[in-house]
Amino acid sequence: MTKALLLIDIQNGFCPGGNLPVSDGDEVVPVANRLMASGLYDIIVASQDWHPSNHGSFASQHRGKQPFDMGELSGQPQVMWPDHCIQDSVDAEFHPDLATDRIDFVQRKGENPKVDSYSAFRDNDQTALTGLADWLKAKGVTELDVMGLATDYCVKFSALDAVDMLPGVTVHLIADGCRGIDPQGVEEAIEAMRQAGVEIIDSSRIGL
Ligand code: VGL
Ligand code: ZN
Repeated sequence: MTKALLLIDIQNGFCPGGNLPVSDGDEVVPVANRLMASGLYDIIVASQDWHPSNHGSFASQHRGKQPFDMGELSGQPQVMWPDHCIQDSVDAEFHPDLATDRIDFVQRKGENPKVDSYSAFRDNDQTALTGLADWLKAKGVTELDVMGLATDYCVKFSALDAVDMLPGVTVHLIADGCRGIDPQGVEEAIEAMRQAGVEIIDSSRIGL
């Protein structure tokens, strides 16, 4: 058995004080640190939302759009986000309390201005792959535990893609290690992950 932990977007931008803050987003940091220190994981990977300043998911790039409006990007429906996680900004850095020295591999995403990339595995149009699935396969990963921000966007699409792109790998969602943007969206996201075969667990159960 080879166990990997996938930390999704635990960045300043998604924590209180950031540009796209998730309520209590910083509360996932101690959960991540505890799991990383547990010795239960062979491999620890983190994703990092990493946008150019002209990214097409930003409302600022669309005349007349306000953050959280619906809009379009390359012909597809797209939530118009506030400018967030711009490359090399403090907003894009991992939360300062995250024990980043324990991370083996950082997967950046969202660099193409013409398409958003919620999943750590591929762009939203499912065309371009990040390479993370092949990286995890090459390491022989058999179990993948996913947690981070935000439950209803990047965590959800990463977990769904993990099930789809890593056949035979057991995928867990560590529910208490996640926080979401919209409460209703969080409920729907957890149900969608469950339906897809993701096992929803609590961090207290890991290693028991
Ligand atoms: C995310 C919206 C836009 C996330 C990233 O990390 O969940 N959400 N970019
Ligand atoms: Zn983003």
